[in-house]
Amino acid sequence: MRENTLRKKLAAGQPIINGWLAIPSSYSTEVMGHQGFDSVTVDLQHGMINLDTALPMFQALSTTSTIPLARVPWNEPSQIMKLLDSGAYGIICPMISTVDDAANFVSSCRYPPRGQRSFGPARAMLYGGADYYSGADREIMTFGMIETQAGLDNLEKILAIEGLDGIYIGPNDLALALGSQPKSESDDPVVVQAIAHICERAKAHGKVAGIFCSGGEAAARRVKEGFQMVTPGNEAALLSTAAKAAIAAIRGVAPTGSSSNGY
Ligand code: 3PY
Ligand code: MG
Repeated sequence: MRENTLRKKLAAGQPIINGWLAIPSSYSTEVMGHQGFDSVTVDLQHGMINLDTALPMFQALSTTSTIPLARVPWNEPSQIMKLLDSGAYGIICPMISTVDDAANFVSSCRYPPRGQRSFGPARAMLYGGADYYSGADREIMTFGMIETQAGLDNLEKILAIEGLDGIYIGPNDLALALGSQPKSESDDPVVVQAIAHICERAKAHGKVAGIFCSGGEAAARRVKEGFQMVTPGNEAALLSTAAKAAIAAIRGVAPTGSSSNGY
């Protein structure tokens, strides 16, 4: 089976630079896939993407060596299994709040006897290889998002789940859960402390610590803090930032206009 190069990078102590896709287009996916990201995540939660549009996006990523990941809309087995069958080599699952959430999530990503994944890796075999079944449990990665108060309260038990490769912090939802404003880079001490705590505990359990960031500079700071997987905003944000900068350069003014870093 095609190897998941993210595991090798992590073992070598190198951070994973993860792209993030919200635009339902195989062309913009292909452009992102060619930029040198270690992995690229197709976001079916807040991105404008559904199962039908995700398939050509995975096919576009397959023209590159970047590892295809997906964020599912929810911890729902049929969605998780369909995305794995489409060729996702890892799943980022939102709102993991309890130990049962984490166990069910991991189970959806693993074949029996380790889990409950149903067999039918239609496109996954074309991407991963004819021997996909024998290597899938080894290569497919699982990231549970910690972004609720309950997730924070149950962190130790969640991190103890075997087969969970890592956690991925949703800083916007986490800030909201802690009574703060939704922001990718919050300076609220409560949020700052919670993010540092999650990172430290994940690493203490030997799990990957990942986080969504507002851009490249913020992501570089997170790597210095110890995070092993960072996302420098989504492609819509990168596009709007570049477009605003171009217009501002022509007009000779500071960039204006609405944008977000993604969620
Ligand atoms: C959040 O910030 O809540 C996210 O889910 C980012 O992906
Ligand atoms: Mg979130």
